Amino acid sequence: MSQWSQFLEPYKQAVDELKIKLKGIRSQYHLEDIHTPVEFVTGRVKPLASIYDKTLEKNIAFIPSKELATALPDIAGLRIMCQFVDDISAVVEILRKRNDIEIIEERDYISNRKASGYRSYHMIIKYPVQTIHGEVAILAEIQIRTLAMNFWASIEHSLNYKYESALPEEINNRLERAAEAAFRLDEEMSLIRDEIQDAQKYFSDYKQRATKKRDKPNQKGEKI
Ligand code: 0O2
Ligand code: 0O2
Repeated sequence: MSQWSQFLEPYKQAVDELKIKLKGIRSQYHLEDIHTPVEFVTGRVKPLASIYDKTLEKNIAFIPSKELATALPDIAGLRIMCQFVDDISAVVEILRKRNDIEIIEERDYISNRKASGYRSYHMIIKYPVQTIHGEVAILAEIQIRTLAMNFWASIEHSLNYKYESALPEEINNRLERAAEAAFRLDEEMSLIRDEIQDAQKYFSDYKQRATKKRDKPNQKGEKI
């Protein structure tokens, strides 16, 4: 196994485990039939090319090392998407109470949005991974954001990649306006949150009733 594969293995394991655990929050809310603050969860191990770019940016050696692991706390990255801005603080509270992760740092780019227009809540956590050689504590980054924040961030990320961070002025201006629109979308959705949740509950109950009806055997004992 190459040195890099060996170095990245616990990060891969952490992402897989944390994805399952964070998705578990969603299913527990569903079971209790209450609004879940977690819409969906994604995760990735930072690709080697991005690790390389970061080492150049931070002026550190591109070799698997403790120094690199500390300087790049997002080699393991999880993203939790929420429907409403208020859901983000609910998720943060849930994560603060967990005893399987240790929170090292929190960054609130929602109250203090970045100059780019970027909004998201970041947590750097320490997470223990069990390996055949014993426990390894690794750092991971959890980004928590609404669907609107996520939409904007993924578009902006792709555009910056395409233009190598030198965006033409017109695109920059449009991105600023889009960031403002995403902010207003979140505000509007928060204002009609109760209405939306009622509608979602109604729809979910309807689906459950339809499934039960479909699974109920008919008089001949056949499922419809
Ligand atoms: P389910 O049953 O849809 O919840 P993975 O390895 O597939 O678990 P990965 O590769 O880290 O996840 O990320 P990916 O494939 O981008 O998306 C992860 C999960 O988020 C997938 O669900 C997607 O269906 C879900 N997802 C992605 N975009 C959206 C979206 O815009 N809205 C909603 N509601 N879900 C989205 P799973 O894990 O396959 O299972
Ligand atoms: P990727 O491709 O998502 O992995 P650094 O120490 O340089 O990594 P910093 O500024 O100390 O970064 O940490 P920060 O800003 O808390 O978190 C960095 C991550 O947040 C980025 O990772 C992005 O995922 C996201 N992010 C931060 N600012 C922006 C932004 O303006 N636009 C977008 N689209 N995403 C942002 P990476 O490694 O840069 O990228």
